Amino acid sequence: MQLDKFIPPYAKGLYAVCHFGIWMLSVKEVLSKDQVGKKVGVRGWIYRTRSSGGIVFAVLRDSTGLVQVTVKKGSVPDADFESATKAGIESSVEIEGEVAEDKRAPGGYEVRASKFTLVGSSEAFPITEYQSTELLLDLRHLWIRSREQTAVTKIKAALVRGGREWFHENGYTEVNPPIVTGVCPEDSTTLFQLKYFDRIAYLSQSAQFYLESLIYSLDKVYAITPSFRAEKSRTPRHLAEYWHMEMEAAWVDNEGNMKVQEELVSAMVGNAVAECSEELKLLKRDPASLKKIEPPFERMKYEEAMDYLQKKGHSVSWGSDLGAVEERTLTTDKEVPVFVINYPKELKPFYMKENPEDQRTYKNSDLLAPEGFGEIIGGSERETDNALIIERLRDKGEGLDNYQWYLDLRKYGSVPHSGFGLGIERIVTWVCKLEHIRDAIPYPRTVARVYP
Ligand code: NSS
Repeated sequence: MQLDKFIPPYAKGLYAVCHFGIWMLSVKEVLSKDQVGKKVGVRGWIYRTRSSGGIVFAVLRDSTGLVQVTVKKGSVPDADFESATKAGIESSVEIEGEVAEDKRAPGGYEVRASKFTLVGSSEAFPITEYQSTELLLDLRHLWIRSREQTAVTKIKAALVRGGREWFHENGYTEVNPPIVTGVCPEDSTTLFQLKYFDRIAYLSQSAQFYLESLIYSLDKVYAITPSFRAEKSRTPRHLAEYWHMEMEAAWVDNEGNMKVQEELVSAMVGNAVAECSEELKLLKRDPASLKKIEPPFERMKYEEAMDYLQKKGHSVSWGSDLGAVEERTLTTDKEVPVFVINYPKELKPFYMKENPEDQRTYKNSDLLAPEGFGEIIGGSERETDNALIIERLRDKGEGLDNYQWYLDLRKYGSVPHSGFGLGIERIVTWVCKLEHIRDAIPYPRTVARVYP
């Protein structure tokens, strides 16, 4: 028997379950003209509450929104009314009642309760309106219930899903590289060491080398993994643990690599706008400003970036690194991301391909987000000449033992190839216009914090 046909159309959402003959709906499902006059069930947490005379006005929150519930003495059993008057903020409750239009209520509708069940009472909630950042970080396990944090989490999921879909549609295979490794793709001063049985290992800074090894069988691969950087400085754009979306592809040069990045980023942002425009507005990000994010993105040579910065009064010259301050100047007036390409070799890691047009530089790119946000992606074409790789590893004082397998990749059917790593919390910080990257992840790990 097909049960589906007995379910009324308004109750076909994910939440809709029949509970003692009443349809349990999500808040979003309740907030609709179709429901007016109908008896529904709804459950969630009390967002705010007040009582006046014989009526309790409670605003209920679930993952989909806010709805007002009125509980009137005499319209519910006495014990239910008693519960409603006692139920404080964050109590979990279940309500049955009739939906009515009410212009003053959030969303324009309210539920007039005929039953009110207190499922889990709440002690006085420790988060009130004005709290210090430190306290909110100590209470992170409770603060993540806030509407802002919920919106960020949904937008992040939409960005990642947009990325996954783009990779899938373009023939990439998702793979699972290790997190415990013996290699150091990036700056060795930010490696987290760990005692691994009777030897030393590291937490992954990047899946890059493992992705490189997988292109020989899969051509185009990507991975979404945690990456670790022991960043000692406290900055609004560095986490010690962040989520990294990385791709690697055979037969792709640096220009092809940038094409992938601009298409991928546009698809991710496009999906966030399509799925989360309400959440973006709640965070005061105008979705229309994100609709401009479309390929192609501007390409600016490192040299040109230096000229521009000098004109803007920065004391930089050839060989200066681009930090947050410089990247802000470069991107403040931009509305779409911009690539900075061909950095001097001394600023970048050993695995990048030399630029034949200017041997002082690599065939690489950093993608900077607009509006002052700065770097969200680092990528490059890869060096395929083992002699050069060995020389550069030696120069940075690295033993070759842990890299024999990586060197093998250039011995057996080497191909031109490229890839990049996108910092997921970095793109979230930009898209959500956050002041600090810690709000782009539920449990930020920084030099000062592993609790909660
Ligand atoms: O160091 S990267 O620039 N490049 C790599 O790790 C390459 N091995 C990736 C690759 O080619 N497969 O890091 C890539 C991105 C960077 O652009 C940032 O967006 C982000 O990773 N990133 C971070 N996000 C948050 N916190 C920290 N500490 C951080 N470090 C890098």
